[in-house]
Amino acid sequence: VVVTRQLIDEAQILLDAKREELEVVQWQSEKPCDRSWLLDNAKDATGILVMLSDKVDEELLEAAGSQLKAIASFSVGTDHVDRDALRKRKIRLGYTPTCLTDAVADLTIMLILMAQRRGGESIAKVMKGEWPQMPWHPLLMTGPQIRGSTVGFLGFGRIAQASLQRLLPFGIKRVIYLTSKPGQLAKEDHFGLIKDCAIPIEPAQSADRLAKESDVVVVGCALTSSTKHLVSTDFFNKMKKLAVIVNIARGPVIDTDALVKALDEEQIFGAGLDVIENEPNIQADHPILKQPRCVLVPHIGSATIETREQMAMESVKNLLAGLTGEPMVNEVELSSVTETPKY
Ligand code: 8YV
Repeated sequence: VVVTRQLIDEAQILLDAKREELEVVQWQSEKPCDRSWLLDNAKDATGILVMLSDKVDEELLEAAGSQLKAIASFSVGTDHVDRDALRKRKIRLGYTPTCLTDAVADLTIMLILMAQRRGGESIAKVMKGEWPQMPWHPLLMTGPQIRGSTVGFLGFGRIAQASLQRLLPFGIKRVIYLTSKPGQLAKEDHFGLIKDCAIPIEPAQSADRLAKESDVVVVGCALTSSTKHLVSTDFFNKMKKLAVIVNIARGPVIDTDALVKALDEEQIFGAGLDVIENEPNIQADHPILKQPRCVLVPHIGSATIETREQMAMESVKNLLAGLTGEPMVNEVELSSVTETPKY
C-alpha cells in the first residue's frame, strides 16, 4: 500500500502493525506528496491512502495497475478523486465524512463572527500598534450583529446543519438553503433540527434569492462542475451591503476576483475564508490579503487534535478494509451513475 502522508499515533501504529503482511510505502516529508513519487510508487499497489492534494485520476490508476482495490481519502470532500474512473475499475473509495463535522462547524462560527465583527481587521490594527491612534466614535470598528440574521446555506449537508445547530443560540431569525438533494433532506436531517425548528427553515429556490435575502451566506457545498464559481459577480451584486460570506467548502466555489472586487467596492461587508482558489499557493502580495474585511485562514477546518487523530485512524481503517473486502468506516457509494448535483 502507498500512504502519501505521515500519520499520527494510533493510526501509524495500526498501519505499522500490518507491515508483516503488507509492504507499506510511505511519503516521509512534511511537504505535500510529490506527484512523480506517487506515480512511481503506486505501481502494483493494492491500496492508496491520499490527501486532498493528491489527484486520483486515470493517470494514477493506470500507473497503479489492475490489482488496485481501494483508495482511502483523508477528507470528507472527494473532488480530487475521479469517481467514474474508480467505479469503472470497481475500486472502493473510503472517506471521513462524520468525524470532522464538529471541527468544521466550529470554524464556521468563528469565521462568521470574525467577518461580522471585523476580527481580522481589529487584530491587524492592534498588532501594527494603531490602537492608540484610533479616533473614538460610536461606530468605530462596528459591524452587523448576528442576532436577527437570516442565514443562507449554499449546500445544506452535515457540516451546514451542525453550523446551524451552533447558530440557533445566537438568535438567528431565519434559514434559507440550496441543496443538490432537496428530496433527501427529511432523511438527511442529521441532528433532528430541520423538522421542528423554532425558526423558519426554507428552500431558497435559487442562488439569486439566497444572495438577496441572506445576512450571512455560508458556502458548504461540494465542489462540482455546477458549483464552480457559483458565487461570482452576479451573486455579490445581489447581496446586501451589510452581508458577510463564509467559505468552509472548496475555494473554487467562490470566484476570487469577483470577491476582491465586491470587497473593494463595499458591495458586501466582509468575508471569512478557510479555503480559496489555488491554495496553498497564496503569496503575500495576493490581492485578497489586501482586503481588511476578509479573514483568510489556511484550510484549518478539520484541524482539531481530536479530529485529525480520528481522520487518520478512519483513513487507515478504510484502507485496510478496502484490501480485505470488509466494510469501511465510511465508503462513498460509487455503484450508481455519478450525478453532477445541480444548484
Ligand atoms: C482536509 C477537507 O481533508 O476533509 C476535507 O474535505 O477539506 C479537510 O478536512 C484536511 O485539511 C487535510 O488536508
